[in-house]
Amino acid sequence: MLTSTKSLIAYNKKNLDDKTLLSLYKNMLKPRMIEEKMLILLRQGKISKWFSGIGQEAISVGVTMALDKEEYILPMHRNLGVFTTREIPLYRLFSQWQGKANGFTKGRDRSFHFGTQEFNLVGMISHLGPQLGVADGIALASVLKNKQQVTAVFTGEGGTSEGDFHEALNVASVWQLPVLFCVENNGYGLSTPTSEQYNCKDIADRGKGYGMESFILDGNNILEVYAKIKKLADSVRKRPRPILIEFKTFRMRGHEEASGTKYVPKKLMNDWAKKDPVDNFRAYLMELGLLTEKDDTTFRETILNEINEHLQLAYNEDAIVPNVETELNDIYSDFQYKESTPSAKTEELRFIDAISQGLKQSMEKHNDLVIMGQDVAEYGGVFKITEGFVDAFGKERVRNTPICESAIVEAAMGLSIAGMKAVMEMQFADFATSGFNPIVNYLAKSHYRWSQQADVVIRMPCGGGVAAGPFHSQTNEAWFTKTPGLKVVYPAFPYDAKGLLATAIEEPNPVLFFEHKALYRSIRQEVPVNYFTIPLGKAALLKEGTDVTIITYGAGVHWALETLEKNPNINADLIDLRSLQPIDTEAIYASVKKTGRAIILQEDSLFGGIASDISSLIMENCFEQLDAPVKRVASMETPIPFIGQLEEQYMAKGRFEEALVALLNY
Ligand SMILES: Cc1ncc(C[n+]2csc(CCOP(=O)(O)OP(=O)(O)O)c2C)c(N)n1
Ligand SMILES: [Mg+2]
Repeated sequence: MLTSTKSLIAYNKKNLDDKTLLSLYKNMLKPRMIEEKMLILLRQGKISKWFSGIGQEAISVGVTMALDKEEYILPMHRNLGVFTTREIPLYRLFSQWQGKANGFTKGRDRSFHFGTQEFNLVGMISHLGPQLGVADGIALASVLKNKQQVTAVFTGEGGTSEGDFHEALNVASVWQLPVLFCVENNGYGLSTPTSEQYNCKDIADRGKGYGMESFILDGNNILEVYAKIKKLADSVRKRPRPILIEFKTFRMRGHEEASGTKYVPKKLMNDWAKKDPVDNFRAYLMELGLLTEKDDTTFRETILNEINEHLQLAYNEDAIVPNVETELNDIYSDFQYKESTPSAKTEELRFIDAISQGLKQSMEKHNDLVIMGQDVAEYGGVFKITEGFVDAFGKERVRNTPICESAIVEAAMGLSIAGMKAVMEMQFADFATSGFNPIVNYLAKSHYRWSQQADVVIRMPCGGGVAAGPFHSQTNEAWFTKTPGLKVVYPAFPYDAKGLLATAIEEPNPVLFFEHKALYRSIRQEVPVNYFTIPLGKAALLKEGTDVTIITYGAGVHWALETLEKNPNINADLIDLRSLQPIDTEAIYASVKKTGRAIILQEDSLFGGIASDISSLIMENCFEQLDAPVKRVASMETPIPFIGQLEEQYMAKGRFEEALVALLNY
């Protein structure tokens, strides 16, 4: 602690009243004292490591105090001061760190990796960058709902090297979203100094490139932080726009507590120690005559008592008892499926028109539903699914996006956090790779981690047979079916596509909705004209027979139908799975137990596809009834090629008939 009473930071209190000045001080003191206590506990082996915010408290506290409590903040791993300033009861934080039930994640995630709607805080996922785009989504919701609120999101300077940072700032600027992007430049990202992290003088300079205002603030000066952020927040509430703020500060402890700071030059450490935000402000308040040694001692005693009392509460709390059912139940948000019955009146629609009509009717039904994607607005999307939607629903709800799949998945998540619904169109399913991280790590895990639903549907135009080569033909459902927390739907007919899409949108959980491009304009069917739903996880038995069970989905359904038409002597059950996650195992087992033979047809290449899992499930559950080994038929173990002859050779379709006949003759 600084012993001199002379402050070395140039404070200017302007017209701030005494009460505010003192609460700024007390709010900085609290996280500092919690961490000092934790250091003792760490040395005693009573707690595990954490990421220290010592020396950076002025940023967390200044920003949080400058915002209204209803406004969302998305803090990082060093922002204990955000959580304490939002007045989360300390025992809940301590329980969170000890993995107890009074925490926020039921022991499922650690440290600051949680959010809480109660306090309008959305914590990070480990990957650092994704929350920047989530902030965009929350801010978009506040614009759409005309709430005049600002959202603040934090990142370290290391995190600014991630693509998420670029994407999120760009989207926020193009859409003029009320986000304060707060970069805490503390000199290091783990052991990496700024000179090895980026090659420009100030990160704030990047604001210009994104077309947004930016500022550099002394992150150790609580008055500068508080006053400036308050002013900016006021202004942004009135005139929504993003602002980039670089806080110059320093990381006074190791990357994580206990990992040391050997690689940091001593002089740098000593220079920054003199700029300690708590000690200097204390000295300043004393210079002003607002704080006496005695007051300070009283403040500290009060805080220490609170810490000790709450630590005891957390220690006294029972440990979580693992329960398989509880864990499985929390993967998804509860959803009571409501049947909307199909009308008797039908019209003949192509697959593509059924999807378009279904989506349109969902837009009419859900006023809080927003569609986002590349070229989806006036252009109507590359497949024209959203043609005419702008006229019907306006550009606010049918949003063209820059080319940035990650940021848009993240923004969709942000909309969901703010209570809205989102449908994102991947221009091609192949491009989901560019948004893969937020899909499998943010959307999929959010409900399990902190009970936050991800009410997002991602439409995935997929599949081959259209001579479009390796990057416009993949059917990549297996990347998602293996990730707990996601739902995967894959219809083969216009009727199913329309009804399942409606349910997927009603579902509060993240759904990957696969639409096979080759079916878009080739498959027609009579489809009810009204809004109707079909439950997810129910297969359709398209043909009934006794000799073999064919299990497939998507284009595979049509290949199987063709094969059966060509071979009327084959007496088969044909199961169209329709959804892959959840999957209708009941329908599969019932059929296989009847026929004794199973063949699974999948368009994707073989290894690691869903056919393998279905095969294992059959083996494990129907072994006694099997008369032959389960057969998988899939495409070649190569990327999907461009020219017709190669694509035909690649595709599972050409090998299905022979395999089916062989299985029947086994
Ligand atoms: C995608 C990803 N890569 C690497 C890491 C490991 N990691 C966690 S924090 C961190 C340093 C972050 O530096 P910075 O953004 O400057 O924040 P600071 O820790 O300095 O506050 C690293 C490399 C990670 N969590 N996620
Ligand atoms: Mg850093």
